[in-house]
Amino acid sequence: MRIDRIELVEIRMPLVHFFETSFGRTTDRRIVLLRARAEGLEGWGEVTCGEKPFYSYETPDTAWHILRDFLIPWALEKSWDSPADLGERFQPVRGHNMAKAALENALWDIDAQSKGLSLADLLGGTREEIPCGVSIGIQNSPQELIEKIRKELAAGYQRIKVKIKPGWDVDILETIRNEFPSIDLMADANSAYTLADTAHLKLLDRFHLMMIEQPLGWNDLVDHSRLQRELKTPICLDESIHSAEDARKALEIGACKIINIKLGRVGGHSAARKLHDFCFAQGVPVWCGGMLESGIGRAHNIAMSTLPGFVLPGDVSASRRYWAQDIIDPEVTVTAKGTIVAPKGPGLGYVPNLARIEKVTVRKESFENRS
Ligand code: OSB
Ligand code: MG
Repeated sequence: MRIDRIELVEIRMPLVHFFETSFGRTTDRRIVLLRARAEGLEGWGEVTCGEKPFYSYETPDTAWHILRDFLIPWALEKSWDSPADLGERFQPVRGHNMAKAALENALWDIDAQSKGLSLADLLGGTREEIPCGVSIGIQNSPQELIEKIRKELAAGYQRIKVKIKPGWDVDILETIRNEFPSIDLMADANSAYTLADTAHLKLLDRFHLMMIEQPLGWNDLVDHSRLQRELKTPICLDESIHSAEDARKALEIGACKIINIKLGRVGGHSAARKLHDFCFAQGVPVWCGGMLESGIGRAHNIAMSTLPGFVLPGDVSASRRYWAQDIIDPEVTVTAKGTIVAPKGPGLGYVPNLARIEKVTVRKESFENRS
């Protein structure tokens, strides 16, 4: 398949509610979308990085640079058979997985459309509905957090994840457990602790959490394996896992028992599927993480989550939790039993709302294939 044209589009949209983690608070999102055209079809991808290089080193501007100056010229240079070929072609660029994922995933969308398949079917998905949880950020007060949890449980979500950091951990989990003794609950620290906090982290074992996500260094495996030996609570790695190879090493040394898969963090659908397949073969449960995506990134997450190894509820939830108006039609909705029904239409199965996208666009650049 030959790509005729690629467009980068930066949009800005305010979140309905701020989102706070151990590394800071986000109120307004800057999102780079990628629109590709091939064989008369159009595919979309999203760069899922944060505005600041805190979750990972990528930002909208580094992604724009890497895409414009390296990945897009390579993608236009010669045609491809499978979107996975692009992953190979991008290999000389070290890291910048979120930039790579946006481009590769747009081509998966096109490939699925050209075959008349939903992206979920093209990827090998087996699930009609995916189980959903929510990720709730640090709030201004414990009372506000409790009310938020109550609201999400009433909406049907199957598990609650809360963000923790030193000073917002043991006490807040105690408050939650007193109010909701038996809900499926987990905590995400986004690397806010070190091994010196081991005794403190052991206090979390009494809250029977499903898992604790990324307690230690964003690029660490070894200390996590030391910590896991001390904890009853399973460790789930997020930031530290960028490939199936990372997962192999993490599992070999016992650094975690569960893995969060994010398309952007691993570089797109082909790498994500490799990581999924590896974990599935090992019997290691995985779930789909979120990056406060717009509808485009959200739709890709839904397709990926239909793979059989995604046995735990993910952080993929309804559009309305993030956006007053999403950029796809229909917006993503969640059933009363806390699931998202995977769409059956070709490609992403949601339609980008071009008028809405235009309204929130702040920058655009297009690249034509002149060969
Ligand atoms: O660590 O999973 C994370 C959001 C931004 C950066 C990192 C993370 C998150 C979330 C939000 O937890 C998940 C979502 O609702 O999109
Ligand atoms: Mg996380």
